Amino acid sequence: MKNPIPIAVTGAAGQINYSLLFRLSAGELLGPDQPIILRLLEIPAAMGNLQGVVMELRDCAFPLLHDIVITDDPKVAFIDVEYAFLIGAKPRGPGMLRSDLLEQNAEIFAVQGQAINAVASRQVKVLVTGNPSNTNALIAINNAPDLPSHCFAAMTMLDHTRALSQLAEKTGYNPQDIYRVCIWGNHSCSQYPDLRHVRFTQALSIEHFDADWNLNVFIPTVQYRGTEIIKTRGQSSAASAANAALLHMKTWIEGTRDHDWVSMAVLSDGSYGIDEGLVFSFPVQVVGGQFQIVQGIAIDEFSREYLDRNQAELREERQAIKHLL
Ligand code: NAX
Repeated sequence: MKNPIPIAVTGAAGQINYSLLFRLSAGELLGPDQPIILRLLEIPAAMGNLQGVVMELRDCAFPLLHDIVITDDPKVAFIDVEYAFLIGAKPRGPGMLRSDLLEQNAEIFAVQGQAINAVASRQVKVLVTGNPSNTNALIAINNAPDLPSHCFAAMTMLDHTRALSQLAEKTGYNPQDIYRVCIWGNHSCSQYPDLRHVRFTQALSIEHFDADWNLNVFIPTVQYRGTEIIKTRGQSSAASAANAALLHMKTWIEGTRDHDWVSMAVLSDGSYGIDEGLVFSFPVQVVGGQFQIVQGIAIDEFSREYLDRNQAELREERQAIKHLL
Protein backbone atom coordinates (compact mmCIF):
# COMPACT_ATOMS: atom_id res chain seq x y z
CA MET A 1 0.00 0.00 0.00
CA LYS A 2 1.33 3.49 -0.87
CA ASN A 3 1.68 6.15 1.82
CA PRO A 4 -1.49 8.24 2.09
CA ILE A 5 -1.36 11.71 0.55
CA PRO A 6 -2.96 14.57 2.49
CA ILE A 7 -5.40 16.82 0.63
CA ALA A 8 -6.73 20.00 2.25
CA VAL A 9 -10.21 21.23 1.45
CA THR A 10 -11.75 24.41 2.84
CA GLY A 11 -15.45 25.18 3.16
CA ALA A 12 -15.86 21.45 3.73
CA ALA A 13 -19.47 21.67 4.94
CA GLY A 14 -20.58 23.68 1.90
CA GLN A 15 -22.51 22.52 -1.13
CA ILE A 16 -19.62 22.12 -3.59
CA ASN A 17 -17.88 19.87 -1.12
CA TYR A 18 -20.95 17.73 -0.69
CA SER A 19 -19.94 16.39 -4.09
CA LEU A 20 -16.16 16.97 -4.18
CA LEU A 21 -15.21 15.20 -0.94
CA PHE A 22 -16.92 11.98 -2.03
CA ARG A 23 -15.25 12.01 -5.43
CA LEU A 24 -11.82 12.63 -3.91
CA SER A 25 -12.43 9.78 -1.48
CA ALA A 26 -13.43 7.45 -4.32
CA GLY A 27 -9.98 7.95 -5.85
CA GLU A 28 -11.00 10.16 -8.74
CA LEU A 29 -8.08 12.56 -8.30
CA LEU A 30 -5.09 10.39 -7.51
CA GLY A 31 -6.20 7.01 -8.82
CA PRO A 32 -7.46 3.72 -7.52
CA ASP A 33 -4.35 2.66 -5.59
CA GLN A 34 -3.52 5.92 -3.81
CA PRO A 35 -4.86 6.34 -0.27
CA ILE A 36 -5.61 9.88 0.86
CA ILE A 37 -6.12 11.82 4.08
CA LEU A 38 -8.73 14.57 3.97
CA ARG A 39 -7.81 17.64 6.01
CA LEU A 40 -11.00 19.65 6.21
CA LEU A 41 -11.19 23.31 7.22
CA GLU A 42 -14.41 24.98 8.34
CA ILE A 43 -15.48 27.86 10.52
CA PRO A 44 -16.64 26.96 14.06
CA ALA A 45 -20.31 27.69 13.22
CA ALA A 46 -20.33 25.00 10.52
CA MET A 47 -18.58 22.27 12.54
CA GLY A 48 -21.88 20.52 13.34
CA ASN A 49 -22.77 20.22 9.65
CA LEU A 50 -19.26 19.09 8.89
CA GLN A 51 -19.53 16.30 11.48
CA GLY A 52 -22.57 15.05 9.56
CA VAL A 53 -20.67 15.08 6.25
CA VAL A 54 -17.82 13.18 7.91
CA MET A 55 -20.31 10.56 9.15
CA GLU A 56 -21.52 10.09 5.59
CA LEU A 57 -17.97 9.88 4.23
CA ARG A 58 -17.22 7.16 6.77
CA ASP A 59 -20.46 5.36 5.92
CA CYS A 60 -19.25 4.96 2.34
CA ALA A 61 -16.37 2.78 3.63
CA PHE A 62 -14.09 4.12 0.90
CA PRO A 63 -11.03 1.83 0.83
CA LEU A 64 -8.75 4.77 -0.12
CA LEU A 65 -9.92 7.15 2.60
CA HIS A 66 -7.22 6.56 5.19
CA ASP A 67 -8.17 9.33 7.61
CA ILE A 68 -10.17 12.54 8.02
CA VAL A 69 -8.98 15.52 10.05
CA ILE A 70 -11.39 18.36 10.76
CA THR A 71 -10.31 21.71 12.09
CA ASP A 72 -11.03 25.43 12.16
CA ASP A 73 -7.33 26.29 12.23
CA PRO A 74 -5.70 26.85 8.81
CA LYS A 75 -2.27 26.04 10.26
CA VAL A 76 -3.57 22.57 11.11
CA ALA A 77 -5.52 22.08 7.89
CA PHE A 78 -2.60 22.71 5.56
CA ILE A 79 0.16 20.74 7.31
CA ASP A 80 2.25 18.98 4.65
CA VAL A 81 -0.52 19.04 2.08
CA GLU A 82 0.38 18.54 -1.57
CA TYR A 83 -3.03 19.58 -2.85
CA ALA A 84 -5.31 22.27 -1.45
CA PHE A 85 -8.77 23.19 -2.65
CA LEU A 86 -9.68 26.64 -1.29
CA ILE A 87 -13.43 26.55 -1.69
CA GLY A 88 -14.76 28.09 1.52
CA ALA A 89 -15.84 31.71 1.31
CA LYS A 90 -18.60 33.92 2.61
CA PRO A 91 -21.66 34.21 0.40
CA ARG A 92 -22.89 37.65 -0.59
CA GLY A 93 -25.53 38.56 1.99
CA PRO A 94 -28.58 40.83 1.53
CA GLY A 95 -27.61 44.45 0.97
CA MET A 96 -23.92 43.57 0.81
CA LEU A 97 -21.91 45.47 -1.78
CA ARG A 98 -19.50 43.61 -4.04
CA SER A 99 -16.72 45.62 -2.41
CA ASP A 100 -17.79 44.36 1.06
CA LEU A 101 -17.70 40.78 -0.20
CA LEU A 102 -14.30 41.38 -1.72
CA GLU A 103 -12.99 42.80 1.53
CA GLN A 104 -14.39 40.07 3.79
CA ASN A 105 -13.31 37.18 1.61
CA ALA A 106 -9.95 38.79 0.98
CA GLU A 107 -9.05 38.43 4.64
CA ILE A 108 -9.85 34.72 4.56
CA PHE A 109 -7.40 34.20 1.70
CA ALA A 110 -4.69 36.30 3.35
CA VAL A 111 -4.83 34.11 6.46
CA GLN A 112 -4.95 30.90 4.45
CA GLY A 113 -2.09 32.03 2.18
CA GLN A 114 0.05 32.66 5.27
CA ALA A 115 -0.79 29.24 6.71
CA ILE A 116 0.00 27.49 3.43
CA ASN A 117 3.28 29.39 3.29
CA ALA A 118 4.14 28.21 6.80
CA VAL A 119 3.15 24.55 6.80
CA ALA A 120 2.24 23.10 3.37
CA SER A 121 4.50 20.99 1.14
CA ARG A 122 6.88 23.13 -0.91
CA GLN A 123 5.38 21.55 -4.06
CA VAL A 124 1.78 22.25 -3.06
CA LYS A 125 -0.79 22.87 -5.77
CA VAL A 126 -3.43 25.32 -4.50
CA LEU A 127 -6.68 25.76 -6.42
CA VAL A 128 -8.75 28.80 -5.42
CA THR A 129 -12.47 28.41 -6.14
CA GLY A 130 -14.04 30.69 -3.50
CA ASN A 131 -15.17 33.95 -5.08
CA PRO A 132 -13.96 36.40 -6.25
CA SER A 133 -11.55 33.63 -7.13
CA ASN A 134 -8.98 35.45 -9.29
CA THR A 135 -8.38 38.15 -6.72
CA ASN A 136 -8.52 35.71 -3.81
CA ALA A 137 -5.76 33.72 -5.52
CA LEU A 138 -3.74 36.92 -5.92
CA ILE A 139 -4.07 37.57 -2.19
CA ALA A 140 -3.03 34.01 -1.32
CA ILE A 141 0.02 34.27 -3.60
CA ASN A 142 1.06 37.54 -1.99
CA ASN A 143 0.70 36.08 1.47
CA ALA A 144 2.84 33.06 0.64
CA PRO A 145 6.17 34.69 -0.21
CA ASP A 146 8.20 31.50 0.33
CA LEU A 147 6.29 29.59 -2.31
CA PRO A 148 6.56 30.16 -6.05
CA SER A 149 3.48 31.75 -7.60
CA HIS A 150 3.04 28.72 -9.85
CA CYS A 151 1.85 26.80 -6.78
CA PHE A 152 -1.43 28.76 -7.10
CA ALA A 153 -4.24 28.96 -9.65
CA ALA A 154 -7.85 30.12 -9.61
CA MET A 155 -10.64 28.15 -11.20
CA THR A 156 -12.11 28.95 -14.60
CA MET A 157 -12.50 25.26 -15.45
CA LEU A 158 -16.25 25.38 -14.88
CA ASP A 159 -16.51 28.18 -17.44
CA HIS A 160 -14.29 26.10 -19.72
CA THR A 161 -16.50 22.99 -19.50
CA ARG A 162 -19.59 25.15 -19.94
CA ALA A 163 -18.07 26.48 -23.18
CA LEU A 164 -17.21 22.95 -24.32
CA SER A 165 -20.73 21.83 -23.59
CA GLN A 166 -22.27 24.69 -25.63
CA LEU A 167 -20.06 23.80 -28.60
CA ALA A 168 -20.84 20.10 -28.26
CA GLU A 169 -24.54 20.87 -28.27
CA LYS A 170 -24.22 23.11 -31.30
CA THR A 171 -22.14 20.67 -33.38
CA GLY A 172 -23.40 17.32 -32.15
CA TYR A 173 -19.83 16.29 -31.32
CA ASN A 174 -18.71 14.67 -28.14
CA PRO A 175 -16.97 17.29 -25.94
CA GLN A 176 -13.77 15.26 -26.05
CA ASP A 177 -13.58 15.79 -29.82
CA ILE A 178 -13.33 19.55 -29.29
CA TYR A 179 -9.94 21.16 -28.72
CA ARG A 180 -8.64 24.61 -27.81
CA VAL A 181 -11.60 26.30 -26.22
CA CYS A 182 -10.44 29.01 -23.89
CA ILE A 183 -11.70 31.35 -21.17
CA TRP A 184 -9.81 34.61 -20.81
CA GLY A 185 -9.91 36.95 -17.85
CA ASN A 186 -11.94 37.04 -14.69
CA HIS A 187 -14.28 34.39 -13.31
CA SER A 188 -17.15 36.86 -13.55
CA CYS A 189 -19.73 37.82 -16.14
CA SER A 190 -16.99 39.79 -17.94
CA GLN A 191 -15.05 36.65 -18.80
CA TYR A 192 -14.30 36.03 -22.47
CA PRO A 193 -15.13 32.54 -23.73
CA ASP A 194 -13.10 32.36 -26.95
CA LEU A 195 -14.00 29.94 -29.72
CA ARG A 196 -11.78 31.53 -32.37
CA HIS A 197 -9.08 28.88 -32.06
CA VAL A 198 -11.30 25.86 -31.61
CA ARG A 199 -10.32 22.68 -33.47
CA PHE A 200 -12.35 19.54 -33.96
CA THR A 201 -11.19 16.02 -34.51
CA GLN A 202 -13.48 15.95 -37.56
CA ALA A 203 -13.61 18.20 -40.58
CA LEU A 204 -15.61 20.96 -38.96
CA SER A 205 -13.86 24.27 -38.50
CA ILE A 206 -14.56 27.55 -36.85
CA GLU A 207 -15.97 29.01 -40.06
CA HIS A 208 -19.08 26.97 -39.30
CA PHE A 209 -19.94 29.36 -36.47
CA ASP A 210 -21.30 32.70 -37.51
CA ALA A 211 -20.33 35.86 -35.70
CA ASP A 212 -23.90 36.42 -34.60
CA TRP A 213 -24.11 33.06 -32.80
CA ASN A 214 -20.76 33.74 -31.14
CA LEU A 215 -21.71 37.23 -29.95
CA ASN A 216 -25.35 36.71 -29.05
CA VAL A 217 -25.56 33.11 -27.96
CA PHE A 218 -22.24 31.43 -27.17
CA ILE A 219 -20.49 34.20 -25.23
CA PRO A 220 -23.45 35.35 -23.09
CA THR A 221 -24.62 31.78 -22.42
CA VAL A 222 -21.24 30.90 -20.92
CA GLN A 223 -20.85 34.24 -19.14
CA TYR A 224 -24.27 34.08 -17.46
CA ARG A 225 -24.57 30.32 -16.96
CA GLY A 226 -23.97 30.62 -13.21
CA THR A 227 -26.77 33.19 -12.88
CA GLU A 228 -29.11 30.98 -14.93
CA ILE A 229 -28.37 27.98 -12.70
CA ILE A 230 -29.23 30.01 -9.60
CA LYS A 231 -32.50 31.16 -11.20
CA THR A 232 -33.43 27.66 -12.29
CA ARG A 233 -32.13 25.46 -9.48
CA GLY A 234 -32.59 27.95 -6.68
CA GLN A 235 -28.99 27.44 -5.60
CA SER A 236 -25.62 28.07 -7.19
CA SER A 237 -23.72 25.45 -9.20
CA ALA A 238 -22.36 22.79 -6.91
CA ALA A 239 -21.85 19.35 -8.48
CA SER A 240 -20.63 20.90 -11.73
CA ALA A 241 -18.28 23.17 -9.78
CA ALA A 242 -16.95 20.15 -7.88
CA ASN A 243 -16.43 18.36 -11.17
CA ALA A 244 -14.52 21.33 -12.53
CA ALA A 245 -12.33 21.57 -9.42
CA LEU A 246 -11.47 17.89 -9.76
CA LEU A 247 -10.77 18.24 -13.47
CA HIS A 248 -8.61 21.32 -12.94
CA MET A 249 -6.45 19.60 -10.32
CA LYS A 250 -6.26 16.34 -12.29
CA THR A 251 -5.12 18.18 -15.40
CA TRP A 252 -2.55 20.10 -13.33
CA ILE A 253 -1.16 16.78 -12.11
CA GLU A 254 -1.45 14.66 -15.25
CA GLY A 255 -0.99 17.28 -17.98
CA THR A 256 -3.00 18.48 -20.95
CA ARG A 257 -3.47 16.22 -23.95
CA ASP A 258 -1.44 16.75 -27.11
CA HIS A 259 -2.49 19.73 -29.23
CA ASP A 260 -4.98 20.90 -26.60
CA TRP A 261 -5.08 23.45 -23.83
CA VAL A 262 -7.28 24.24 -20.83
CA SER A 263 -8.19 27.45 -19.02
CA MET A 264 -6.59 28.33 -15.71
CA ALA A 265 -6.42 31.68 -13.95
CA VAL A 266 -2.76 32.18 -13.09
CA LEU A 267 -0.43 35.03 -12.23
CA SER A 268 0.21 36.99 -15.40
CA ASP A 269 3.79 37.28 -16.65
CA GLY A 270 2.78 40.09 -19.01
CA SER A 271 1.57 37.73 -21.77
CA TYR A 272 -1.00 39.23 -24.14
CA GLY A 273 -0.50 42.68 -22.62
CA ILE A 274 -2.02 41.69 -19.26
CA ASP A 275 -0.34 43.39 -16.29
CA GLU A 276 2.13 41.29 -14.39
CA GLY A 277 0.68 40.73 -10.96
CA LEU A 278 -2.93 40.12 -11.97
CA VAL A 279 -4.41 36.64 -11.76
CA PHE A 280 -5.97 36.24 -15.19
CA SER A 281 -7.44 33.23 -16.96
CA PHE A 282 -5.33 32.16 -19.93
CA PRO A 283 -5.12 29.10 -22.13
CA VAL A 284 -2.43 26.93 -20.54
CA GLN A 285 -0.67 23.71 -21.34
CA VAL A 286 0.53 21.52 -18.50
CA VAL A 287 3.58 19.29 -18.69
CA GLY A 288 5.24 17.53 -15.77
CA GLY A 289 2.90 19.17 -13.25
CA GLN A 290 3.76 22.72 -14.41
CA PHE A 291 1.48 25.02 -16.36
CA GLN A 292 2.69 27.35 -19.10
CA ILE A 293 0.63 30.12 -20.64
CA VAL A 294 0.19 29.25 -24.33
CA GLN A 295 2.06 31.80 -26.41
CA GLY A 296 1.53 33.15 -29.90
CA ILE A 297 -2.26 33.15 -30.08
CA ALA A 298 -3.52 35.86 -32.43
CA ILE A 299 -5.67 38.41 -30.60
CA ASP A 300 -7.87 40.34 -32.99
CA GLU A 301 -9.70 43.57 -32.22
CA PHE A 302 -12.86 41.76 -31.11
CA SER A 303 -10.96 39.66 -28.57
CA ARG A 304 -8.76 42.57 -27.45
CA GLU A 305 -11.80 44.48 -26.27
CA TYR A 306 -12.84 41.61 -24.00
CA LEU A 307 -9.33 41.12 -22.67
CA ASP A 308 -9.05 44.83 -21.87
CA ARG A 309 -12.42 44.85 -20.11
CA ASN A 310 -11.35 41.93 -17.94
CA GLN A 311 -8.05 43.57 -17.17
CA ALA A 312 -9.83 46.77 -16.07
CA GLU A 313 -12.16 44.81 -13.79
CA LEU A 314 -9.30 42.87 -12.19
CA ARG A 315 -7.29 46.07 -11.69
CA GLU A 316 -10.27 47.49 -9.80
CA GLU A 317 -10.56 44.38 -7.63
CA ARG A 318 -6.84 44.53 -6.88
CA GLN A 319 -7.13 48.20 -5.95
CA ALA A 320 -9.92 47.39 -3.46
CA ILE A 321 -7.77 44.90 -1.52
CA LYS A 322 -4.33 46.41 -2.04
CA HIS A 323 -3.67 46.65 1.70
CA LEU A 324 -3.62 42.83 1.81
CA LEU A 325 -0.95 42.45 -0.86
P1 NAX B 1 -21.46 27.32 0.45
O1 NAX B 1 -21.93 28.63 1.03
O2 NAX B 1 -22.41 26.18 0.34
O3 NAX B 1 -20.22 26.80 1.31
C1 NAX B 1 -19.17 27.64 1.69
C2 NAX B 1 -18.59 27.06 2.94
O4 NAX B 1 -17.41 27.80 3.26
C3 NAX B 1 -19.53 27.17 4.15
O5 NAX B 1 -19.69 25.89 4.74
C4 NAX B 1 -18.80 28.13 5.09
O6 NAX B 1 -18.99 27.83 6.45
C5 NAX B 1 -17.35 27.90 4.65
N1 NAX B 1 -16.44 28.99 5.04
C6 NAX B 1 -16.68 30.33 5.13
N2 NAX B 1 -15.60 30.97 5.57
C7 NAX B 1 -14.63 30.03 5.74
C8 NAX B 1 -13.30 30.08 6.21
N3 NAX B 1 -12.73 31.23 6.59
N4 NAX B 1 -12.60 28.92 6.27
C9 NAX B 1 -13.17 27.75 5.93
N5 NAX B 1 -14.44 27.63 5.50
C10 NAX B 1 -15.17 28.77 5.40
O7 NAX B 1 -20.80 27.69 -0.94
P2 NAX B 1 -20.46 26.76 -2.18
O8 NAX B 1 -21.64 26.69 -3.05
O9 NAX B 1 -19.82 25.52 -1.70
O10 NAX B 1 -19.41 27.71 -2.95
C11 NAX B 1 -18.16 28.01 -2.38
C12 NAX B 1 -17.49 29.14 -3.15
O11 NAX B 1 -17.24 28.76 -4.50
C13 NAX B 1 -18.32 30.42 -3.20
O12 NAX B 1 -17.47 31.52 -2.98
C14 NAX B 1 -18.82 30.44 -4.64
O13 NAX B 1 -19.12 31.73 -5.07
C15 NAX B 1 -17.62 29.85 -5.33
N6 NAX B 1 -17.82 29.34 -6.70
C16 NAX B 1 -16.82 29.49 -7.58
C17 NAX B 1 -16.85 28.94 -8.85
C18 NAX B 1 -15.71 29.10 -9.79
O14 NAX B 1 -15.86 28.64 -10.93
N7 NAX B 1 -14.58 29.71 -9.45
C19 NAX B 1 -18.05 28.22 -9.31
C20 NAX B 1 -18.90 27.70 -8.20
C21 NAX B 1 -19.04 28.61 -7.01
O15 NAX B 1 -20.04 29.56 -7.28
